[in-house]
This record gives sequence, structure tokens and C-alpha cells, in this order.
Amino acid sequence: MKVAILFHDNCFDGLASAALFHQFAKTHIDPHLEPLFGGLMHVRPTEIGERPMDTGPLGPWRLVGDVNAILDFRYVVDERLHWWFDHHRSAFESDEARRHFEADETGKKYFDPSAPSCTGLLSRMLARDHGFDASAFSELLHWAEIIDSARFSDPKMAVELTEPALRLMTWIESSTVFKERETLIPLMLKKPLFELARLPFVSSALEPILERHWQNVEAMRSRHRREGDVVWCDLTDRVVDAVNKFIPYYLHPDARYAVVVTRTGSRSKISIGYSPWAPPEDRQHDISVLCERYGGGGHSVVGAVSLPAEDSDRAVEIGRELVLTLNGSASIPAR
Ligand SMILES: [Mn+2]
Repeated sequence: MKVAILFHDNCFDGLASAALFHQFAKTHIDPHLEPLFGGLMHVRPTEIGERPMDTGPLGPWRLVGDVNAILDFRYVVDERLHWWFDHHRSAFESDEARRHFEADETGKKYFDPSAPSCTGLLSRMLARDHGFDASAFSELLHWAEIIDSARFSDPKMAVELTEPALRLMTWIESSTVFKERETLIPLMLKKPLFELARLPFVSSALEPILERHWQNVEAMRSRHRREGDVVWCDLTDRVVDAVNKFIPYYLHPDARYAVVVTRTGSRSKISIGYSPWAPPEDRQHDISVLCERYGGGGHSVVGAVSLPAEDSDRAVEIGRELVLTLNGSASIPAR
């Protein structure tokens, strides 16, 4: 039997969910199953795999198994969707999709936006309703919950990335070879995380990634400015892939907000965040509302505005306005 396991790609929680569901499918659906792992992405993939089904957007053409599961990714109205687990607030693209899910009577589809991770949701629901015991995988579950809800004990942990789980997370998020992620998935239940982080294909790719990460830390250290409650940083003089969003709080553990402007090959981006280590009740702004003013979006505590790469001057201007707003007395009530 072919079991398609489609998961949120380049995401620790997505891959951990795939690993657990694969194990469940072997013990509770078909011991001789052929897994068809497939990554799901919100944007076009940057890698061209040998097989077009490896990774990419979600569409009906992805549901090709005798059994199809979607994990840590949005719902799709399709009778061939058999299993579904998600915890993203944006899980339903339309009211029709939500109604379709609510009318489902199979008992195999689960949504809980309060779950810290999909891996945790999946293990709890499969244990409660389908007799699956995930207690042997407690290390993986523990870290999926911490990573997906950004509940790191301090900024040092989130930036220095010394924990094996966080090194593996970093590798997963920047991996561009689907076959390697596919190889990793079943291993996630067989080896402790420190061994996974030392796998040759992981550690060799990690080295240059961590080197760039530390260059970003140094770039931010020399370019940032603390302004009241906010860490402000304009990084548009250099082109970067992605910048760890916790670096501002690493430099200023007592800061509440961060506004960082970056430039990649394709876009200029303003990233705004409220520190996960600041008291939640002190938050004066709904960041998604601030971002929407400029055509961006996000959540109440983190958001972004994207512009074309050549508009970096405008991006810096917007960033400056946001710093003033975040420090200002005219606050927008938190939702
Ligand atoms: Mn998740």
C-alpha cells in the first residue's frame, strides 16, 4: 500500500510529524507500506528535485497514495485527504474549507491552533483515538514543542545554537536537497538528536550555514542601534539569505521589540517582532496590524513587510516609521 505523507517542508516540526506518522502508519495501517514522502511549501521551491513530487506547493496532484496524509500544513477540500493534522491559524483558506473540515466524520482530521507543535498534537491524538504509543520518542517531541513555539529558555540558546536539536533545526530550515531530508525522517525516531546532528550530510552542510549565521550576528552587532524599547537594524548594505530573528534580543536581552531591514536577491524585507522573553502582557501593539498598514502581515507578536529588492530605501523608511510607532505613546490596542 502506498501512503503519501505530505509535510510542512524545511521545518523541524513538519519533518518530526512525518517521522511519527510514518511510524504510526507502519504499526497501525500497513506494516509493508511504501511511504511517499512529499514536502509542502507556501512559496515556489528554490530547489529543483529529480522528482517533481518531492517538494512544492499543495495541490490535488499531490494526493497520489492509497492513503494520503497532510501534516503541519493547511487543509484541502478533497475526498482523497484521509488524515490531517495542523495547528496553524491560517489552516483554512476559505469558509468552505473550514465547513468541510467541521462536517468531517472520519475521526482522522485534527486541528488545534493552541497546540505548540503539530508533532505534539499528532502524538496526543493518535494516542487518544488510535492506540498509538509515542512515549519512546520523548526527546523529539520535547524539542518539537520548544522549537515550533519559540519557547527557548533565553536568547543565548536561540542564537548560539549549541543544542544538537537546534543545529538540526538550522540544517532542516536551510537544506536544499530533498533526498537528504527524506533520509533524515525515519532516522529521527531511531537515533538521538546529537547523533543526527553529526550525520555527515548534516554536519558538512551546517558548517557554512553557521559561519554565515555568525557573520550575520557580527553584522548586526556593528550596525544596530538601541532606541527605547526597540532594537533597530538596517542590514540593506549587504545581501543575506535569512537572518536569525532572535539576534536583536541576544544583543539586548531586555529589549521588547526588534525592527530589522534586510535585502535578499529578490526582495527587501522589514521584520518586526516582540521579544518572546518579554512579559506578554507588556505588549502594546498588534504587530500584524502594523504590518498590514504597509501591505505586509503576520501574527500578533511577529510579522513582516516585503518590497521588491530595489526598494530598499523605502523599506528603511518604513522600518524607521515602525520604530517610532513602537516607541510612541499612541498605541494600538493588543488583540
Ligand atoms: Mn508546526
